[in-house]
Amino acid sequence: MSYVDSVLDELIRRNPGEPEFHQAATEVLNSLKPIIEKDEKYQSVALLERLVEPERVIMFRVPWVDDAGKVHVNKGYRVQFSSAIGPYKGGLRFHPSVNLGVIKFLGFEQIFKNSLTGLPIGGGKGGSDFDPKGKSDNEVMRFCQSFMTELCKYIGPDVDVPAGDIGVGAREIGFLYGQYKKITGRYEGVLTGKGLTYGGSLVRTQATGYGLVYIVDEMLKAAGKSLAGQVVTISGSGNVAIYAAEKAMQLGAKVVTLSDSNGWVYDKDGIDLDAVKEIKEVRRGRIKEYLQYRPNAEYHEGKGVWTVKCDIALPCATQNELLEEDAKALVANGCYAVGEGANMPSSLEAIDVFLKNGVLFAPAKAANAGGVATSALEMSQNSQRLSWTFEEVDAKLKGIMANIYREMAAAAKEYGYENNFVVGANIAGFKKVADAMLAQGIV
Ligand code: NDP
Ligand code: 2IT
Repeated sequence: MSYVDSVLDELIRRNPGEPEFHQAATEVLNSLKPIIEKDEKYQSVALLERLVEPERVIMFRVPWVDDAGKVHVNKGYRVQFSSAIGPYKGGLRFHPSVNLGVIKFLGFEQIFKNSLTGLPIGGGKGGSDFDPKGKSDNEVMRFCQSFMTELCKYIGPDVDVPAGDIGVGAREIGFLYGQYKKITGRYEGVLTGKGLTYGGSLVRTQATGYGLVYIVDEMLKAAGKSLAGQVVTISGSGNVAIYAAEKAMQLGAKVVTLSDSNGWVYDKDGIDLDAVKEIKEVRRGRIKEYLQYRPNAEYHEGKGVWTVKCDIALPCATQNELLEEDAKALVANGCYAVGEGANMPSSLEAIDVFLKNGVLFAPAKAANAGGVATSALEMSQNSQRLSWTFEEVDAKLKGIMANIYREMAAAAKEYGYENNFVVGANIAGFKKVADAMLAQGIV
């Protein structure tokens, strides 16, 4: 059995009940075969065995009191996966589906994504099975304060710097930051995604969605195409989906769908983004309410975005939201490019369908790296006690995404997998982390 296969077998055996972690590790490790199998140096220091085992897993109780005086207890997590190339960096997810396996898959992906940005940040992720939906601002605040009361013992601007993810946006980061400051007495860049009045960076709100479209644009350009006039389908209607839609429209595309966990909208004339921002960012409502603004649009309950005919598809909601049959439907409808805004939105089988059919496919860890890259720029600004302009940060983001495209395309080509950006991104992200691990000894 090959070294990679034996590490994967052991990983599945020793981490039962963590299917998302198995899936992420299978994708990455299989991609690394061309580089790993021809060089003994990795196996001789058990590099892969160390890479798939988090440096530290922190799990804690998060008790909080709701507005009616009832006490609730949620689970809190922070997985500090790899500090090979910098302090742990990665978001916090608050969603009822969160469990240790989900946080481990996200933390594992984050290692390679952060490496691809070219910035000095290690990989981590955290969160809770707390559901912010339907909670009052005060309930969310009390939850965040309780979560940070424990988490603050393990983080710091040179140790571990959390940020947002599903269910964690500007409101939550504000409450978390306030509690960190109250307990430690320190005003420092310990979180990113902060508000602009207390150390946040311009463009961080837009960064993941904009970055996704910047890299898709690079990928299209290299294939002699462009976004202008293209029909784009997007899933989700949160932070990533909204700003992916905004940038795609700015570059001349027509975005025709968005969704949430209840259903999806199809607007053949192009989505009205001001309406979506009002529903989602201001009122915290449901995508169904879009029909109040655009009565001619369609709303459907359940899943269905991938049945809509499009040129380009951008999954921006959650993991495993795009399965084999969805990929087949997209290909049959003429979709020729996919960019993953969410983390691991496509199943392994769906990715296979895309690659076998020559679909230009930008995998998550490259395509959504603009968010964490801009978080790293926020860390730099905090350290320097400076704020850069919108134009400065946006230009840096664009440069970083173009560079990620070049690196993943070059690595794919070098190892004989031209245009397979899954292999390219995994190898390019892995190399820097592996070199740092080799240099630092058995730790
Ligand atoms: P938000 O919480 O802002 O939005 C999430 C969106 O996805 C909502 O529309 C939500 O619908 C939908 N969604 C979430 N879970 C499910 C589910 N289980 N089934 C169906 N729909 C679901 O999160 P973000 O936009 O920040 O994150 C979206 C994706 O992008 C995630 O995979 C995240 O990990 C990834 N990502 C985010 C980055 C960031 O900077 N924010 C950076 C890189 C990746 P509903 O409201 O009904 O729950
Ligand atoms: O998945 C991700 O990259 C994020 N949620 C952003 C992490 C960050 O630290 O900005």
